[in-house]
Amino acid sequence: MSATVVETPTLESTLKVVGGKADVAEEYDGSGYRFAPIEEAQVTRAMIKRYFTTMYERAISDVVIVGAGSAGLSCAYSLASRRPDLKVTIIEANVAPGGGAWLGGQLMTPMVIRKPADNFLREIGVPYEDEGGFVVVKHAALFTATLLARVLALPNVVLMNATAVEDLITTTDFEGQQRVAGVVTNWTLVALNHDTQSCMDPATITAPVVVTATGHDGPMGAFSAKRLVSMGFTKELGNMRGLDMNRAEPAIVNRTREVVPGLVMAGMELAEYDGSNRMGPTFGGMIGSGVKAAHEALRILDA
Ligand code: AHZ
Repeated sequence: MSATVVETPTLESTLKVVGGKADVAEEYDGSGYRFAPIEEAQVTRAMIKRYFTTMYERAISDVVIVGAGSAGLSCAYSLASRRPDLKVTIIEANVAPGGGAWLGGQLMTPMVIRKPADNFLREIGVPYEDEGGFVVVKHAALFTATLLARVLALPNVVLMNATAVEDLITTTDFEGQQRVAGVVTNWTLVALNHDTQSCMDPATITAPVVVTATGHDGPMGAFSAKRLVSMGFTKELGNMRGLDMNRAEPAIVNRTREVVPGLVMAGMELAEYDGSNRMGPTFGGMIGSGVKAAHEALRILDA
């Protein structure tokens, strides 16, 4: 498939303000705005051929990241921007990627990020106000939209949203040790209907490293942590403890690790797995955990 990337026009090419008066390009003037004719099938085929070619190619990936919240996306950016040779595939159950990072606390818009995670904001180009030990981004969506845009602009990243990880693939290595070797996927609407329909089998993506960042417990959350228990890798969950910002954030970053061979865990899913505190609406720990998960993934790949 040819991938011709066309430069997008600047605002000036469509709307100019000259001497306080709008001066629109000719095609925006009155009824002169024309589209080239198109057939319905062209639209459908334009989507299908790209989507299924991507699915075909990414059936074997280098790293799968489960969950496109603040931890998963920070991991994706750190990993894929430093290693353009790696096929990084993000699977997100929701239609909208971003997890809980579209708002700060109690549905308020500003987002608090404790230092030293402000260095990540400078790296991706998000402005903030400095409050000393922490910084504030004027709207959480500015952070998440910018991070998403940076991640999706990387040619080695694929994001499959509205797609749920339903299970983990396991394999046995030469020493007889079980390891995680990929994920089992289904479109989320299918995954949500297994009890209303007869068997709807999934598809798979194999990868030497899976990073799981599915957040704390919820309808979909803490997915891998819970599955590790039901598969017998782990005896029981630690369960997320109460809110303690000062304990929680360093704990999540420091504990970000390969929890079982082939599976790196990041973000709030770790609080459920280990039994550590939550931090509430402060996101430095999520960024730090995502960046550390990227380091862990590279350590495994390069071993
Ligand atoms: O949709 C989920 C969300 O976008 C997605 N997800 C969950 N299960 C999945 C599955 N397959 C695919 N089986 C799945 N995707 O994972 C994403 C998790 O994002 P999140 O924002 O919920 O988690 P995070 O760990 O990146 O960030 C947590 C942010 C929190 S919670 C918290 C507190 O409660 O105190 N504090 C902070 C900063």
